Amino acid sequence: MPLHRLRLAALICQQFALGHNSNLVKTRRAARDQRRRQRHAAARLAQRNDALAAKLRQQGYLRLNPGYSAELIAALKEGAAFADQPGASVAMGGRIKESVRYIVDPLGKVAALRELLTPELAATVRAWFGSEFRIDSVRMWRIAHVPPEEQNRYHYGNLWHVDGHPLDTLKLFVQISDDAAATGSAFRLLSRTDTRRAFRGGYLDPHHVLGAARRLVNENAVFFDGPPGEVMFVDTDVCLHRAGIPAPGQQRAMVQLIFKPADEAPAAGDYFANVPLDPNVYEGAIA
Ligand SMILES: O=C(O)CCC(=O)C(=O)O
Repeated sequence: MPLHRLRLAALICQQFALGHNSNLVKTRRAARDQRRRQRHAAARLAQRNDALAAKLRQQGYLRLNPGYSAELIAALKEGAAFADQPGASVAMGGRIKESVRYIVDPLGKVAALRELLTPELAATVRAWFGSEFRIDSVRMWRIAHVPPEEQNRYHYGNLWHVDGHPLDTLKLFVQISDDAAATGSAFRLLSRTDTRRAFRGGYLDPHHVLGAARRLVNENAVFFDGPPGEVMFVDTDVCLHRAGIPAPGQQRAMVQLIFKPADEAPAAGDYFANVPLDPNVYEGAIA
C-alpha cells in the first residue's frame, strides 16, 4: 500500500480511538451526573414524604392534590357508573339496601384505577409505614339519599364511627363526584386530637354523641369536599369519620385504596398486580 494511504489509515484509526475515548469519557461523566441528580432527587423526595407522613401521623389525615389528568378523572367518573349496573355491583345498605352500592371487582372493570397511585403518593405511604407496602383492596362505591327519618340510623357509614381495622391500615380516599360540598354528601372527619377529645367528652358510640363530642363533630369536622381528583389519606382507626348524606335525588361516588405494610416491593413495582378481590363486597353484605 502506498505510504500516503497507510498514513491516512493510521490517522483514521487514531481519530476513531480518540473520538471513541472522548465519547466514553463524556458518557461516563453524564452517567455519573445523572446518578448524582437521581440521588439528590430521591433524597429531596424522601424528605418531602417524611414530612407529609409526619403530618399524616400527627393529624390522622392528609389532603392532597396529586395532579391527576382530566382524562383519568373522566375515566373514573365513567367507571363509577358500574355501581348502578346490576350484575356489576351489589347493594350493601344497612337498612335501605339500595342506599349504597359497591362495584364488584372494580380493578377488573375500571383500568384507570391503576393510575391512582402516583410515585409521590406511594412514597408517602412508604414513609408512613416506614416500610414497603401492598394494596389490600380497591373499593369503588356510590351512596344515595336516605329520608330524614332514617338519617340517624346506620346505612353506609353515615354515623360518626372509627373503623375496627388492624391499626396497620391506611386508606386513601379519591374524590370523583363533582359536588360533594353542595349536595351535603362530603365525607368528613375529626382530626386525631379532636377524636381523642370526643372520646373523652361524650362520644359513646355511633348512636350516642353527647356534650363536648357533639360540639366537636358539629364545629371542628374537616370536610373532604374538594373537586374530583383530590385525595385524602385517612387513618380511619384513629379519626372519627362519617359519610355525608346526599340531597334527594343526588348520589356521591368514591374510590378507596386500602394499604397494609409489606416486607418488600411487589415484583416489577406493580402494586396492583396481585390485589385480591375484596372479601367484604358480595350480595347480602353490609357496607
Ligand atoms: O364516605 C363514605 O362513603 C363512608 C366511608 C367510610 O366510612 C369508610 O371508608 O370507613
